[in-house]
Order: sequence, then structure tokens, then C-alpha cells
Amino acid sequence: MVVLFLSSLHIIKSMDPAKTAKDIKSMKVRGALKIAVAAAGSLGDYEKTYKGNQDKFLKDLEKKGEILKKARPSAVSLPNAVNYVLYLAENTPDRNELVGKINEFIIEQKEALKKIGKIGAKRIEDGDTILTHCNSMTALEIIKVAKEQGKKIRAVATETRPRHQGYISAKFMAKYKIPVTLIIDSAVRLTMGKLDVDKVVVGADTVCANGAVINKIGTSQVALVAKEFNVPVICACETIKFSPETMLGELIEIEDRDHREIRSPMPGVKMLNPAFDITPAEYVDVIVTEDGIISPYMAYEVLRDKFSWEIKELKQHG
Ligand code: RI2
Repeated sequence: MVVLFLSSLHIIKSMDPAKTAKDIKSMKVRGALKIAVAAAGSLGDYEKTYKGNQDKFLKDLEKKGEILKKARPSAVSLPNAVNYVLYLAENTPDRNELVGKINEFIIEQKEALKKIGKIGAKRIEDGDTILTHCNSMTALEIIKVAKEQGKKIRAVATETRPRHQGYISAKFMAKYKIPVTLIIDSAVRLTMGKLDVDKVVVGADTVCANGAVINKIGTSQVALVAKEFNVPVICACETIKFSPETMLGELIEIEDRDHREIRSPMPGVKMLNPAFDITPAEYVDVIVTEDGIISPYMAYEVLRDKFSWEIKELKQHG
């Protein structure tokens, strides 16, 4: 079994793809980067123990990949990672070499996270109060590095209903001795002024070709308030989260999760539990990627540079 070290704080055990898909669906494994790495790692493990011939192997790997891709629909890092492993498998007949390439991909993701932390921290100034929404390890990496650089920063973490991932962020920052205030989601507008928030730092599940950022539900409201207060919105995002499908006109499905995550059913009351929302490019100041800081309007160029392998395949398959 491969144990993937994403950072000293996050350890993912790679396992059978079907089990990994189950854990991603139930959000036992969550976060756009972690699900991508877990999916790639599980396909790598599957590959290592596979006994059949190459043709059958490729077909079976594709089937496992499909199961993984269906686990959660909105974070494009998941299909991107799976498609990349399938692309590697098709073009790497030597199985040992393939294991090496999958591991390389995983290491690259770990390095991307670290690079984003270093690059993004330059945008954080001494004395800043930073608001973050939900729990993005990439956004937190920027905040953590800024703190390690000796900048005196404060943080505000939104609770992030209904699953309260904001608690994880708040605990993380408290652990790093960053003074942090936890607020309910509906207190963002009041808090932005009252606590003099200087910057918003959030993660992303998907970046579309037009620069729109898909992230945890409520991000677009945070960005709207930030715009009102002239507070820059910094999105921390590995390029694995950019969506090549959106270049060809596809729309990203917004995951509608089990309504019982909100509360138990009430007779005569309909509930909606969308997990993500879309923040248009005009509400995002910069996207910090491992290759550097870009304007969201440069998403198309990133896709063209980084995903030529996938775009070619997508075009071929209509
Ligand atoms: P990292 C999460 O989704 C959040 O929306 C977070 O902002 C995003 O993934 C990126 O997370 P969920 O899995 O990859 O909690 O930066 O639904 O950790």
C-alpha cells in the first residue's frame, strides 16, 4: 500500500479505487487536491497488483477510473487526475515505469502546494487580517507560510454550513498560533468591516476557461462583500483544478448533496443543498498557481499550456 505524504499534516492511505471512490463520495477524503491525489494513488496501487494482459489492464483501469470520476461531480481535479493516469497508462507499456510516473504526478501535486504557499505569501502583508471560507489546504498553506515568515497576521474563518469545514481551518490556524475568529456564514458582511479584513484567501474546486472559480457554497457571497469593501480576493489553486472541458463549452455540474446534511426533513418543506457556487472572474483579483500569480482572465492560457494532452483526447471523443 502506498502512503502519500501531502504535507506533514495530511497523510492519505492509498487503496482500492472502488473503496477510494466511496470515501470521496462520503467526504471521508475531501478537499479538491486530496481527492485527486487519492484517486491517482488508488489507480497506481491497482496497477501494481494487476495480473492480466495489457489490453485487459487498460480496459479495467478505465472502468475503475469511471467509478472514481463519478464520486463527486464539481471538483475537476478528480477527473483531471484520473484522465492523466489513464493517459499515462495508454502511453507507458512498461508497468514499473508507469508506477514511477504516477508517483511523480503525486509528488508534483505536493510540490505545487508548497510553491503556491511561497508565492501567495508574498501577497500577505504584516498586520493583515485574512478571511478564509471553508477548508482549503492550499489557501491555508499561504496563510501558514505568511505566519512562518514572521508576519503578524490575524484570521477570520467562516463556519461553512452545513458540514462546518471552517472548524478545521480555524483549528489549523490556532495550531499555528494565528489569532483566529470563527464566525457564522451570515456574519461575513458585518465582520468584513468590523474586523477590518484586508484580504480574502480561498481555495478552488474548479477554475473554468472564463476564469470563474467554483468553490464551496458561499464563496461567491464572500467575494461580493469583499468587492463592496475593496478587499482583494486571492484564490489559491493548483493547475490540476483548471477545467479543460469548459474550453469546449461544457458546464460544471454543481453537486447537490443529501438534504439531511442541512437538517432532518420537515413535512411540506423542500430543501436544496448545493455544495458549491460560482464566483465570476470579475470578483477574483488573482489566482495563485504553482506556476505563478495570474489574473483569472488568463485561465484559458493555463489550460492551453497545461492540458494539451487532455484537450486533444476530448476533441477526438467529441
Ligand atoms: P484544497 C473543498 O471542497 C473546498 O471547497 C475547498 O475550498 C476546495 O475543496 C479546495 O480544497 P470539499 O471537498 O484542494 O470540502 O485547497 O467539498 O484542499
